[in-house]
Amino acid sequence: MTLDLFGEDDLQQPARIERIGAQAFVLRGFALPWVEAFLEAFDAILLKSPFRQMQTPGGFTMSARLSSCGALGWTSDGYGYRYSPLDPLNATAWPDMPAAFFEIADAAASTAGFAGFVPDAGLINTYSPGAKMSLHQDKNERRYESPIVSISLGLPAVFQFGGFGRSDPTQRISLFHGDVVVWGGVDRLRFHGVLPIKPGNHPILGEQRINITLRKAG
Ligand SMILES: O=C(O)CCC(=O)C(=O)O
Repeated sequence: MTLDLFGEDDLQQPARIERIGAQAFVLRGFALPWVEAFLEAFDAILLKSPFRQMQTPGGFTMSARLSSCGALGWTSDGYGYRYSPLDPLNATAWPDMPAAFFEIADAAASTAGFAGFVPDAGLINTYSPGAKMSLHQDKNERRYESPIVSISLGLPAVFQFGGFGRSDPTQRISLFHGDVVVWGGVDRLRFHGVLPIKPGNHPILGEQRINITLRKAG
């Protein structure tokens, strides 16, 4: 005998919203409907502006590899962190921001209480197992009124969400394929980072985690 425990509707995992700060939220599975569009968009973006490892002003090499799209791209070298309208690899404009990035930015930010968010910078980070992102604040943007919308794809990660000082205690939040973190308002300048990614093989993205971070930089 088989027990019919789940009806068709029960198999659909409901989107869950977790509050991690007064104006900071994890939207579980929120990005899943856009994944196919993201994967298509990556091909065109990475053809023009491939992933690259950047140097920090302190002389370290970042373990995550980065690319960007949109009017402004984030870059780092011995001279500092900054946004630039040109990709330093080829001295041309960054690839256009795909429609799917604008759509999810608006939808996720509105869900978190930040209506009308229109990003002009889309950073794409790829992490191989072992790669990490040290605790930092996103503060190269001209103003801090807009939130950050950060999308996780592929291998899971442990996201650190801290306070306003580097050594403040951090929350450790497991992020999975399709999760979106949004923080803004009073939480906009919180330190955050990613612990080293554990080895694994994601059914869609293989041995990597990809993070898309959407920001209003200019
Ligand atoms: O990969 C992540 O989840 C965070 C990325 C990040 O902090 C950044 O790009 O500034």
